[in-house]
Amino acid sequence: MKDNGHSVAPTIHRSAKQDRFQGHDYYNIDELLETEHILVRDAVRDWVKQEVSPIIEDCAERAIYPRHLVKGLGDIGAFGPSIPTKYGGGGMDEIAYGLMMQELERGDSGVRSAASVQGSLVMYPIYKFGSEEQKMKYLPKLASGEFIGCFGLTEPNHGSDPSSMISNLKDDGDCYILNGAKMWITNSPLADVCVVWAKDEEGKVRGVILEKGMKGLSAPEIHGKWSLRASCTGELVFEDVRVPKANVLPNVKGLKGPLSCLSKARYGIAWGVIGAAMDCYDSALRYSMERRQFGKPIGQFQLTQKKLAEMITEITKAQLLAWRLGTLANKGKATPAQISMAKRNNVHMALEIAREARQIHGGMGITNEYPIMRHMMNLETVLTYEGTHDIHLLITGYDVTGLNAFK
Ligand code: TGC
Ligand code: FAD
Repeated sequence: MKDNGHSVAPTIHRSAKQDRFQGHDYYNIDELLETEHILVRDAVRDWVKQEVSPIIEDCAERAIYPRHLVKGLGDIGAFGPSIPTKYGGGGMDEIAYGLMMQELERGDSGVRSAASVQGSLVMYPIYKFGSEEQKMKYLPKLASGEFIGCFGLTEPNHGSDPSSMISNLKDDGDCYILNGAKMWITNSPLADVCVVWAKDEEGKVRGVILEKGMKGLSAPEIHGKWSLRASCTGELVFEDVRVPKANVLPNVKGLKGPLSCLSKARYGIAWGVIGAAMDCYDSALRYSMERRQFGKPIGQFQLTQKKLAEMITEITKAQLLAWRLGTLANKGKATPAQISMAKRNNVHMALEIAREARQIHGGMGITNEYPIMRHMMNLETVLTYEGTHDIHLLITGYDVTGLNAFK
């Protein structure tokens, strides 16, 4: 597969500006966490302060994917935190996974995306639906960051409705012949391993593992994004790709395969965006104390206080929703519809907070002196990927009425 020039790492400028972020816990939710959760969260927070904050504005401004972070993400256990240690994963629970995503997205949604895709959309399906040989071959290298993975479900003409996909597999003895195309695929131009979903001759969705360099596989990069600029996005094009049958995920058939991976990743997003929201709130709270107009700090005006009070209220509600979802997920009881509700609510909450925080920063809010616009632009993607805001609403609507708006 062509690497589109990403193998030559551009020089990334490190900012000397101090990252003064501190977490916010208005309802003492830390008391609900275990010591291990807090240790994991704080370790990732420190890593983000050291490795992500100094470079992220430069990367976002110049649309550079900070590829060098991949090894560090592997080292801190961000790839597959809840996959068993036997396969290189972290063997942790769902709350630890959520808190890691929160801290990564506090740095940048693109960094959290890198971890979500690798852990929940590439490692998880191989772990859940793969053969033992597939697990041993791919999972440790994906966990360490030696391999980069991508997940191909969305097609140019089939986004919200993946069941209508046209990518297809034709039986050819010991191989399948894969044709079709995928669109909007995070990390596809860089990927060593692609988990791709396509229909077999019976019309059943199957998962296959493709490797970089397979004949007929290409992954052109998508340029011109105003969102997730520090993340690499591309297409996947399949022209008579010969996929050995040993590369088919043997233990799942049907759309529930990819959709169950989405449940895992959407859960991570429900936590992740709390990090982006906290970063915007934290910056706005500090700015409102330091910035003076009409002879007083702007934080003393009632209208600024209204914004700040509503922000911390919404963050607290989102934290409680995520925590409760985490306790259900730890018991294997979080339903896809519950996950949809949390993804939808929390992404929308974070986007609204970014918009309010931008206002509190006045003109400075549109600059790269502050993280606000970067988070805001990123969150526009997060509102759409992993199921759009409206698709999740319809999932909740179906769940509460029993009436399916999609059929
Ligand atoms: P439907 O008939 O409802 O379901 C088909 C089968 O799947 C099961 N199922 C699920 N299983 C696990 N988790 C879920 N979330 C599930 N949702 C459904 C369902 O029980 C059924 O199983 P079975 O055994 O009966 O066959 O399917 P549908 O075709 O009517 O579609 C429903 C709909 C619209 C909700 C679904 O297609 C959907 O979620 N669409 C949104 C597509 C989407 O989210 N795409 C995301 C692409 S990946 C991405 O964006 C990565 S971004 C990466 C980054 O972070 O950078
Ligand atoms: P469409 O499905 O065309 O939707 C357009 C609009 O129509 C939306 O507002 C939607 O809510 C609305 N709509 C659609 N159907 C209905 C309905 N039934 N009722 C009401 N409204 C409806 N995909 C992957 O497979 N892998 C990835 O790694 C990946 N990474 C991504 C990275 C980025 C930066 C982006 C932007 C997308 C990524 N995606 C990925 C794709 C993402 O999941 C899709 O963009 C998303 O599912 C929406 O599909 P679409 O863009 O085709 O929009």
